[in-house]
Amino acid sequence: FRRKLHSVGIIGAPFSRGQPRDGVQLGPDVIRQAGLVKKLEVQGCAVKDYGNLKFEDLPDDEPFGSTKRPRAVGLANKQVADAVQRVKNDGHTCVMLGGDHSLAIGSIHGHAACRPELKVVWVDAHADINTPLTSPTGNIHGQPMSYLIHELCAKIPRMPNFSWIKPCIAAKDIVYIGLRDVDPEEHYILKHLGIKTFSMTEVDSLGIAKVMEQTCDYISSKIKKPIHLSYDIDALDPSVAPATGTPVIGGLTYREGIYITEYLCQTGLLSAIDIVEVNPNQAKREEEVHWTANAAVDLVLGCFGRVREGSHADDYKIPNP
Ligand code: Z70
Ligand code: MN
Ligand code: MN
Ligand code: MN
Repeated sequence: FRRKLHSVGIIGAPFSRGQPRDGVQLGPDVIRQAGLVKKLEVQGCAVKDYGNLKFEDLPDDEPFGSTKRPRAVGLANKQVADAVQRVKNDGHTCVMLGGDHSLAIGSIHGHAACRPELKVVWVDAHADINTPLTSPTGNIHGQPMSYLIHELCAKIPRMPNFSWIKPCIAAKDIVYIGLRDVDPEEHYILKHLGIKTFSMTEVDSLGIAKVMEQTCDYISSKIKKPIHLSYDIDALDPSVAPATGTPVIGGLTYREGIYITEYLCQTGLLSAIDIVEVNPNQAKREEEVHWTANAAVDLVLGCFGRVREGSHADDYKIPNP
């Protein structure tokens, strides 16, 4: 068997205004420092690193109702959406390194502009589907899904720098994996819209292999559609990925986390990937930054053909003495 050769385009999005903790803007550089580009190249990927986006600081970014920093989040996401479109039009699988999870608004919006039929696999401890009116915190990283789903359109107020955002996915085109910290309002929305979810309870009862089998049956029965994987590092257990803003006990093991990426890779349908919420400032010790960044790198490697059994070049020969 021969493996598909991947062409990868990387965008760094050093942005933190979708949540209150400083440091998540360092995520892209911490993940690169863990050797992302080199390791992708070693496993045979062609990599183009588009570098980091530059985000303006907006001085008078007053809350809209309870929603915090709407202008900064709206503007940054427009930049992300444009960058993702560029990477897709250049023919790459897009990897967006966050930054906080509000950036999925721009990443999925930009991806959907190029691939209108896309499916979303959202791997996270959280559902990130609060509307600005249900959010208990006003943090937009807990809301990105609500701006993207057609069925919630009528529930979203007009906000400054958000007018360019048009809903681009249907509730039936989303699968969640890893949920374990869902607000009551979010739980209502998930049930009301009939969204497919595999919480940690389903990971426990089915095992990750059946979860992935059922995920892929659900999103691609006959016709194959491109997949957008939005991976919040806090889906992983805090023992594996402690350097994140809101660690939640009882998460995916390293092996379960990696299995998700290996499984999605072998569908051949992965078209864009977000890796978000790596925050080195949340680590208690320097080691914890490295564990978390290494886990993030290994998730990306899994998306691009790394398999744990090992691999070899097609033309490899055992050397003769
Ligand atoms: C809560 C909210 C959230 C990440 C926390 C928390 C959301 N549901 N997401 N940490 N990554 O604020 O809406
Ligand atoms: Mn290797
Ligand atoms: Mn989360
Ligand atoms: Mn999230």
